Amino acid sequence: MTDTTPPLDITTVSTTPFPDQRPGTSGLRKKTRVFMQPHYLENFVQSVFDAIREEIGGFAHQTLVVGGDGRYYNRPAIQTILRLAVANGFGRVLIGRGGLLSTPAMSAVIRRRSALGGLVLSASHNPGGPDADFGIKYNIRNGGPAPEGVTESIYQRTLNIAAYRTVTVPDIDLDHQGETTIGRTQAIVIDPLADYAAVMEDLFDFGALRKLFRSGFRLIFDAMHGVTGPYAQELLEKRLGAPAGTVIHGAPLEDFGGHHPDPNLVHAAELVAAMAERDAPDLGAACDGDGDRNLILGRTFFVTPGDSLAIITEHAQRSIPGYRTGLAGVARSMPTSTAVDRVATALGVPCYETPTGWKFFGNLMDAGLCTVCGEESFGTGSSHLREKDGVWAVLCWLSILAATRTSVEKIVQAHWERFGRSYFQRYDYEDLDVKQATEMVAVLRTKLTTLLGTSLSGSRITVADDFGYKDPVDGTVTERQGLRIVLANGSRIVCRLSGTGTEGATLRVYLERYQKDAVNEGIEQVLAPLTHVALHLLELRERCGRDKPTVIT
Ligand code: VG1
Ligand code: CO
Repeated sequence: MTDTTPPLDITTVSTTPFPDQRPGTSGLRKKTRVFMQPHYLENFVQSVFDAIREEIGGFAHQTLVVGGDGRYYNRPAIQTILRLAVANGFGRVLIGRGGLLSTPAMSAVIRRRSALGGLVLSASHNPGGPDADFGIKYNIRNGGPAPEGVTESIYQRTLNIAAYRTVTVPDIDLDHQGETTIGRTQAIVIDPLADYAAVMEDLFDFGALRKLFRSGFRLIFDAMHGVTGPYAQELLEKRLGAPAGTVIHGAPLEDFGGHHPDPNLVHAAELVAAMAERDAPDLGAACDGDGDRNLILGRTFFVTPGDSLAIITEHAQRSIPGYRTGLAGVARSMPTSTAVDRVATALGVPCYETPTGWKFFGNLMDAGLCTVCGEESFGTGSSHLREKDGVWAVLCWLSILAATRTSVEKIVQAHWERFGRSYFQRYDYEDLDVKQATEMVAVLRTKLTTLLGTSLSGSRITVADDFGYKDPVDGTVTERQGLRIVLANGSRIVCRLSGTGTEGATLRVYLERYQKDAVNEGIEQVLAPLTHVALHLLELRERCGRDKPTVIT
């Protein structure tokens, strides 16, 4: 234990507001160089502290957790945040060793150690490096992302900030666990794996999973050089006995090895290729940079996130001890496929439809209204934490496979045979001109009322609106969360602009068509009529000069 002698010199640094610090779908995300400007990070962090101090008075008896996905600028940012936390009077600051904490692990640490909240340093699946992306988000006492009321109050403060408080002290050693007293603050470097691993041990039958691996079951887990490498090595290889080498790209790197740590069919190409080989493993999985997203693959078989959510919901009670007593309900974001809705109906539990972003699930889980939730963007999770959780999703699939002793593909086929299939795809058009894209969506919005009741590729339009949500717990209303066109036959077209990008605008077009019986048709073919209508209604080519999407997931 080292001591710097109090009293500390707290410096008040004058600053001027940056106009662009409004958090998006998941925190504040910008180019790394934007974050590296003098005062930029400090302004935001001081604004977070000012916004939350109001609620609780002072920080002297409070714990703040800090950690990130290991990308470039993670370490200097942590040292800066620690100095601000000391100057703002926090009693304790917990920091993941190496500066690392996955997003779900942050949630676990906040909850298990009764912290006031935490700052996650990540731009998730966006690339890292001095010329790539950086981000920061604040998680509240329940371990989940700050709700809109809080992010809005933070933003208002960033617009009026005149000064921040900091101290001049040397950097602390982030690489060894231990405690440093700085003024009245205890800075504690903690094991980033322990709390998270304990939560997993509580939920899953580790004995059954060890048996699965002992029987010769093979998994390949691609950590994409993000933060999940150490978590997956600890849980899968060390505790569950999966062979060494099960985890690939396991070392967290500042630039993720030059790739996008985005677990989808495009960016996880190496994993996809490995799962297509003749002697492919039984299960392929990948997580994103900060460990909250997951990709699930069987042998030459892709499980869509919507199906994965539905199948985890279907099997949870039978296959996972943590859900033995059943599920209270389920929730999905509006653009996510409706596959889980049909499982909820069969289970006799409610299904909630929320706007995009994990922050909208928090109240439902806190109130005990839902247990499992998910998004089409490769995010699945449950009330064990308040974040989506990539490694948890992999453990869910392992548990289902251990209980059923069949293949990934057969599990999905059986699900389709029982419930029918939601054919689902998302088209992303990245780096559009912001003005053109905003106008394109605005024009379609004005057309919606005239579309209602008309017919589209042979079916009547029953809903044509801009999705609004009233939180059933606290009554908060959130408007304009995505244009949706729903047909009488259950097909849907949803369009919205991304709230996580750092360059230009990204349009997301979500397409869904439900078929009860014909469950093995080509997806492109089944969705083609909807795709055609969507692009035509948007006038995408005329307004934004685009024909082809950047990514299809
Ligand atoms: C995207 C996804 C959304 C997800 C969000 C954060 O937001 O669509 O479902 O919650 O990313 O995920 P948007 O606004 O770009 O569509 V993560 O893994 O970046 O924390
Ligand atoms: Co993420």
